[in-house]
Amino acid sequence: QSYRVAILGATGAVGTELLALLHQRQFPISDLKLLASPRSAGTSLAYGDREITVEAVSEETLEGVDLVLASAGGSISKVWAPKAVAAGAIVIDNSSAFRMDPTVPLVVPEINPAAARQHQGIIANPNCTTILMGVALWPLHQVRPIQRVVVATYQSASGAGARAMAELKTQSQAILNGETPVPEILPYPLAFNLFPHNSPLNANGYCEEELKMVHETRKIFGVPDLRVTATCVRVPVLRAHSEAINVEFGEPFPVAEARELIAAAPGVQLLEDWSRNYFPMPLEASGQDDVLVGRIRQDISNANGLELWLSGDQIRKGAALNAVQIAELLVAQDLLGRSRSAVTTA
Ligand code: 2RA
Repeated sequence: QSYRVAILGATGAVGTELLALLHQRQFPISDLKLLASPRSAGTSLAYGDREITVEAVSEETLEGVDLVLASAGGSISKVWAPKAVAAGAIVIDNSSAFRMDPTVPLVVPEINPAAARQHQGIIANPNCTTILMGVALWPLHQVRPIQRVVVATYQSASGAGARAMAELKTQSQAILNGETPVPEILPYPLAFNLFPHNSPLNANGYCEEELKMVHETRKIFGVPDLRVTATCVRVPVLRAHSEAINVEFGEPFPVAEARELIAAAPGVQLLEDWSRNYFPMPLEASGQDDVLVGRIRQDISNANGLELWLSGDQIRKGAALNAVQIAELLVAQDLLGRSRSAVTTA
């Protein structure tokens, strides 16, 4: 069986990766629509050896579509996801619009695949930093429940989109040429600099990105009171986020056992060579499906604590790959290409 698929936000950094992954992973597609804002309509993108013209999203373009992979931002998703669902599609949404909606499952296939079955038309893809941390911590949490997480992120330009990546390149070049470029996409210069994540600040002093890590991790892990605190930072890396994570359990967690669990878990790769101080780096994580985890060590300040470090491709596992894996999960369970009522009663 094959499916009628649409990518909404096809021309963005995540949209183009979705397109590449659907082709690479040979997702069963009978018809593929590339949808975007009217501004991007008319351009064409390659899908294997075919060129597909991007269309402006409209109710007509959603007719007959089985699956919408949406990555066009929250305000677009809020308008078009319900319309796509009303037209009979399942929407896997990469924006933050529906993530904390109790009727919308928030899914990382390595962690809570069963949640995908509970959808009412929309399945949310978590925030990139949450997914990367989640796949690394879940195998440990299965053996000894996590009590508290303290995380600091090192987030690449790709998390702010293709135009931010382009700005980092041109800004770096301009600075090397002795110029002082004015940032247009990101709020502050990123080349040769870094800054705390620029998402809106909450009254408690945390920015939205940090609160996503708190609330989304609780929802995905199914632990509503899990103690998580985060500091999110944008760094001058083109692609792939990194995270320094301190994790506390209710009892000591032997480092050797943690290493074995990470090495055996799906979606993560243990990468450490202590003899040459070689650990995960964004350059090596870029383009890889697995999240790279290393520097697992005993927290010397806390007998029940571990320290670990990871790098993961923000566009892949942090966004597009996770969405495609959710779609593959639906296909494997024969939950795609039926009417919404048939799905929810399956
Ligand atoms: C970032 N929130 O800023 C993005 C990615 N989802 O990196």
